[in-house]
Amino acid sequence: MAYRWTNTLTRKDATPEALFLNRRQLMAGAAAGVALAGTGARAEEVLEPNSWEDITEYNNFYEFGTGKSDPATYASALTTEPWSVTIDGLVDRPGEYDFEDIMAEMTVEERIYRFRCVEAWSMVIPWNGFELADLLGMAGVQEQAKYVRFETLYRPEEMRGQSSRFIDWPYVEGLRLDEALHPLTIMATGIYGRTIPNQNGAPIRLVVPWKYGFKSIKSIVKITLTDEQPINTWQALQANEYGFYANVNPEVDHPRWSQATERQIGGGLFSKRIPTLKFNGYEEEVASLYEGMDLTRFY
Ligand SMILES: Nc1nc2c(c(=O)[nH]1)N[C@H]1C(S)=C(S)[C@@H](COP(=O)(O)O)O[C@H]1N2
Ligand SMILES: [Mo]
Repeated sequence: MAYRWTNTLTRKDATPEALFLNRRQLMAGAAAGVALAGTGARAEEVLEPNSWEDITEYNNFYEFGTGKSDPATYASALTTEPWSVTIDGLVDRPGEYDFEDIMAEMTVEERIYRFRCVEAWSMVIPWNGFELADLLGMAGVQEQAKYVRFETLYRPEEMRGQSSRFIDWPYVEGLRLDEALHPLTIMATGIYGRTIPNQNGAPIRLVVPWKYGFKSIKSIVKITLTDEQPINTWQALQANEYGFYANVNPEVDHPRWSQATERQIGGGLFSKRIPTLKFNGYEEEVASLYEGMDLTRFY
C-alpha cells in the first residue's frame, strides 16, 4: 500500500486536535516498530511535538546560510520538482530513481521522534516518511556493502549558502549498513501530515533519531552503497569535534561545550534545559548495534 502526500492539506486539516492526540499516542508506540517488541515501557511514552513554527523557522541548513532563520528565509528558491535520487555502488539495480516512482512504492507513516542537535538544542518532530530499509530494498543491497553514503543537492544558483566555500559541497553523510537498515531510520517526506518544507530538507531527507542532528542529511540526491566508511562533511571539517558515529551521548562532551543537557526549543517562558538521554532516548532499541565499541573513542 502506498500513500502519497499532496500539497492540498492545510495545517487545520492535518491536525484536528483530538484526532491528532489519538494518532500521536498510537504512533508513539508504533514509532519504534519491530525493534520495540517486548520492550513495552518506552512504547507507552507520549512525546509532545513542537509547533509547526518551531520546526520550520529554526533550522540548520547551511546551503542557505548559517543563521537559524536563513533556511526559512531563503530555501523557497529551491526547485524540488522534478527530483530524483541516484542509488549506486554495491546494489543490484543502480540507477536514477524518480521521486514520484519512489513514493509510489513506499508506505508513508508518522514517526514522532526526539531531535537533538550537536549544538545542545532539541525539538520533538512528527515526521512523515518511510523506512530507509525499504528504499534500499528497491535497489537491492549487495553482500559486500558495509556503509551507506548520502549526498545533498549541489545547486548554487538556488542554494545561496553554497557560494560560501567553508564547506566542501555537496554536504555528505554516512551510516554503517546496520544503522541504515534499523527500523528507526527513516527518510522523511513530510511533517505534521504536510509536504516537508524546503527548509527542512525537501523533498526527501534522512532522519536518524539516536544521532546528533547533523547526521540527518537534507535534500538527498545520491545514495551510494560502499565497503568503505564515508567521510562525512562535519568530520572532514573538524575531525576533533565531529565524528562519523555521532551517537547522542550525555557522557561525552563536545570539546567546546557540555552535552549533558539540552535546551528545548519553543515553550517561550517555559523554555528549559532538560537532561540529554543516552542515544537520545533510543538506547533500548539501538545500544546493541554498538556492543563492544568504546563509545568515548568512536564518537
Ligand atoms: N544538507 C544539509 N543537511 C543538514 C544540515 C545542513 O546544513 N545541510 N544541517 C544538519 C543539522 S546540524 C541539523 S541540526 C539538522 C536540522 O534539521 P531541521 O532544520 O529540520 O531541524 O539538519 C542536518 N542536515
Ligand atoms: Mo545540528
